[in-house]
Amino acid sequence: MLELYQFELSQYSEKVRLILDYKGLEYRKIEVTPGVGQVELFRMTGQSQVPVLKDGNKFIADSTEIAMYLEQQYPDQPLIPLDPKQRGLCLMMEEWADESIGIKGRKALFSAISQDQNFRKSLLPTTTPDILKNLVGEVPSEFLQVLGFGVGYSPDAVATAIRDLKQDLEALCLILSDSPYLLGDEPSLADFAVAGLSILLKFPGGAYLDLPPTIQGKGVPGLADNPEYAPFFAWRDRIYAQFRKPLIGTPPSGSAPTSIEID
Ligand SMILES: N[C@@H](CCC(=O)N[C@@H](CS)C(=O)NCC(=O)O)C(=O)O
Repeated sequence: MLELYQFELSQYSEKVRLILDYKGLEYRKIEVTPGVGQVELFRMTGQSQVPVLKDGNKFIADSTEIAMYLEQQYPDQPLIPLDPKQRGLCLMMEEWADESIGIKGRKALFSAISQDQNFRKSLLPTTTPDILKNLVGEVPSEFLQVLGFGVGYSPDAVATAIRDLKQDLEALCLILSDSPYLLGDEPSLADFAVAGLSILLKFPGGAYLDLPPTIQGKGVPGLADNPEYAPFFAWRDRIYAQFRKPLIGTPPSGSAPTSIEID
């Protein structure tokens, strides 16, 4: 069976999970422990980021590489249109989603978490002892803002990311106003990339991720709750309902979320 080395909360891992579900491929998730687990991943693959797909004795790193590999090896339920113009648009949107929504979404979520004590606490695994939850909740917002500077998330960088994300969401709402999928009447890699990479803007509403139910449907204030972008999140809900397999029947690991990588 295919194996996916992942973080449950990684938006690039979610893009791959959506693709695997769309293609109807069974897979086993292997939750990588940040830090120590990544050392092991490096030993196996020569790099330390997730997602990594293992197929037989082959390891494929990077969500785009994985998408291309799956398309080649498992061509049923095609992801990339053959028509040259559609194909070009699909590849361009996929790359844009990785670089824009994926990276800016992290910054936006970091800012939301640093400003909201309860949001911070609700991201902890359900099994976290209350005493630890309270400690995390009590970390002052100013401290997290200083920490944000350390990883390049200054208030200015966060404000720019949120402004750009608003433009991205407006563009997506416009593109989706007259068609069910980003490229028209058929789903493609562009849809799965955009839907997967946007999970940090607003966590999916159903039981798709191994996350505390308290954060399902919650997200970055000003984006997740902005009526202007409701058509985008309604479209994403439809993509999930149509293609993403819910976790029903899967026992919760109790360990997620392991981390949101702020790198
Ligand atoms: N370009 C990569 C990006 C993957 C990525 O940023 N993964 C993050 C998690 S979402 C990660 O592994 N971060 C840990 C690290 O960089 O050490 C892809 O498309 O898969």
